[in-house]
Amino acid sequence: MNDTIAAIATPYGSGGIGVIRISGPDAMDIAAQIFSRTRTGKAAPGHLESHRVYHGYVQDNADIIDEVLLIPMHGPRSYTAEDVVEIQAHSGTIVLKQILEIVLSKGARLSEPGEFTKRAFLHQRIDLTQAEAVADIINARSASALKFAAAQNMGALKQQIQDLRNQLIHLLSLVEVCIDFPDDATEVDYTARGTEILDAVLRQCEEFIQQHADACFLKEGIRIAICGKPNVGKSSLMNRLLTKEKSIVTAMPGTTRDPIQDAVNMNGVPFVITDTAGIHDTDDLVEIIGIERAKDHISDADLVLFLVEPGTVLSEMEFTKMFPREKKTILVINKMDLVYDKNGGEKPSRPAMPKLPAACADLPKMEVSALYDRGIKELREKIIYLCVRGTITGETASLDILDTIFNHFCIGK
Ligand SMILES: Nc1nc2c(ncn2[C@@H]2O[C@H](COP(=O)(O)OP(=O)(O)OP(=O)(O)O)[C@@H](O)[C@H]2O)c(=O)[nH]1
Ligand SMILES: [Mg+2]
Repeated sequence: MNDTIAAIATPYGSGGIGVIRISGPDAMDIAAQIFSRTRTGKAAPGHLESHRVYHGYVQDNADIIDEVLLIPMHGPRSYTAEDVVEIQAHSGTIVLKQILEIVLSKGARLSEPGEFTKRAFLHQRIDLTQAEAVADIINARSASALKFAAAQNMGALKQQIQDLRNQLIHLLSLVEVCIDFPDDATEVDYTARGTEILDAVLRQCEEFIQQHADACFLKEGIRIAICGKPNVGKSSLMNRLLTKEKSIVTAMPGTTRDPIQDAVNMNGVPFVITDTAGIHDTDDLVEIIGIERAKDHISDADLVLFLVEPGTVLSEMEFTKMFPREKKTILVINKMDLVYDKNGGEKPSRPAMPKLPAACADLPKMEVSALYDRGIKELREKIIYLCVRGTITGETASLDILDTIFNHFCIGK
């Protein structure tokens, strides 16, 4: 950490501003060498005041490379806790590269990936949970993942772990009292107190494990598989949930063969949805392979949308062949427009409601029309309700999902 590192901190490509970051003992010196406050001449600012924005020019000998803003931050009040200089230049691949090269020619070394954050950690400005959160903030794919990472970055997890540690130290002291002063120990019920602390610690650990699972959901997306017999409208439903025409829809059974996958953000929660081939008995080799893949996706899914249509008749055996019983599943009855008109009146020539095995009776059930976009909003809410833990009580009917997740993650803060 004795050397000075530099890198382009913003993504490559053209844009409004690009930032070059320099960190280390020579940062101020290097900045003073390459920066001038006037177009002509090398009027270096002398001492660079911390946390001030300087307007000026980056020069390579007599050549002006770019008009920039320069922000010196003396350590430890900086991202790395070292002396840091940020140069805001115009964002273009060539201009940023040239400035970086000049900085490197003055003695800085090109930083390695994550090295600025690593230095912040090594200088104990942030702990590992916060360092990890920095990467999560950068890579966040949804508003809720970002909120979670931001809370972690602000030290929410660090604080919780410290609380846990303090409780365990307290427990240890109780044990030592019992060993060293057995006579005094009889006055207080140390066993009961110790058990109480241990129970609380265990509960907190279980909470951490669940939080980790939730965080993975938020980072990688909750996996939903849409499955059912051929032609029940799986691809139509997929397209509705994605709000784009991703899967091919035709009136012909057996249209979808390869699983089709796409990501979607619902109420700030990321999902990865897979549309699968209709499951049925067939001799067609391509369909057989498609059905095998459908089953793989079903067993990997966090939630299955099991689609049926009015008129579907399904035996217990067919149902159990489709997917493992313990899967979190929503029974979705599609094509309800064939049963009810848009005002909710029963149609005179409606098909019979699906005949399903007893095992389906306990599944949460939703009625939709993928074709006419009916019941889809309610289905989305149901999906989120089932996936984002039981934290959402029946009372929070408005499903303010973001706040619910956030409050949940910030226990103890
Ligand atoms: N009336 C009505 N028809 C629908 C609805 N949803 C889908 N369909 C029609 O049902 C047919 C099959 O739809 P798909 O979405 O391709 O069904 P699938 O389950 O993906 O079919 P496979 O991929 O062949 O297994 C198409 O003609 C759709 O227009 C609906 O809600 N109501
Ligand atoms: Mg399909």
